[in-house]
Amino acid sequence: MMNAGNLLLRSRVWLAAGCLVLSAPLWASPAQTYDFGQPAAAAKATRTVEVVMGDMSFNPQSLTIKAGETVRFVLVNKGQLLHEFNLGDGAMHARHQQEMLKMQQSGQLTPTAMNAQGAMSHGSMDHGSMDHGSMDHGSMDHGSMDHGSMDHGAMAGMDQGSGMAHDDPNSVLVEPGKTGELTWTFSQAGNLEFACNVPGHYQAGMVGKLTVSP
Ligand SMILES: [Cu+2]
Repeated sequence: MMNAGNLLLRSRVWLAAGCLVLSAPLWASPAQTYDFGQPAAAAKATRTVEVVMGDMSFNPQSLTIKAGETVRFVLVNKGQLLHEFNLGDGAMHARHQQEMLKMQQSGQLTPTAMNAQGAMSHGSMDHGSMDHGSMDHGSMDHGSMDHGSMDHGAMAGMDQGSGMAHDDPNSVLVEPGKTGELTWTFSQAGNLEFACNVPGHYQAGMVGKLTVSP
């Protein structure tokens, strides 16, 4: 679950990485977990689903998945704006919308990109084409995570105000005209939503039902 405490803890971890002051208890803290499943490597996918993102729409508008399936989502942004594909329930999306609103207010999130303030650009990481799927988030140790310990560590040191980072494993940001990927293992049946939490987009219709059947 993503919450403020979690964010704070993680920014402390990044800060520690930046300062090279490593403390065992911090590194021993468990990775973020989700009760409906976990990220997986693209190679482990048993099914690929293409979702086209438009300006304020997803196509298809709903998806049905079987519990136990590992699905590689290919997200094609055919719109003019930055969009997100985020897996979660309504409450998770509502929380993430608040986080993204703060990123927008801080100038980190623009209509077409996610940018860090300062020299280290979050935008240069290119969330759009970054293959989340090929990274094994499930077994990933944040301490050894290349992009995390490099970019975010430096960001935490530079951007002392927020330490905000858009790096949730259940989410991918796709810039206009680009394609992103997210691979997820759905471990249990339930009613989820795939949503874009860029401020205003969910409310404008960028949300779809994701039914995980038993
Ligand atoms: Cu959107």
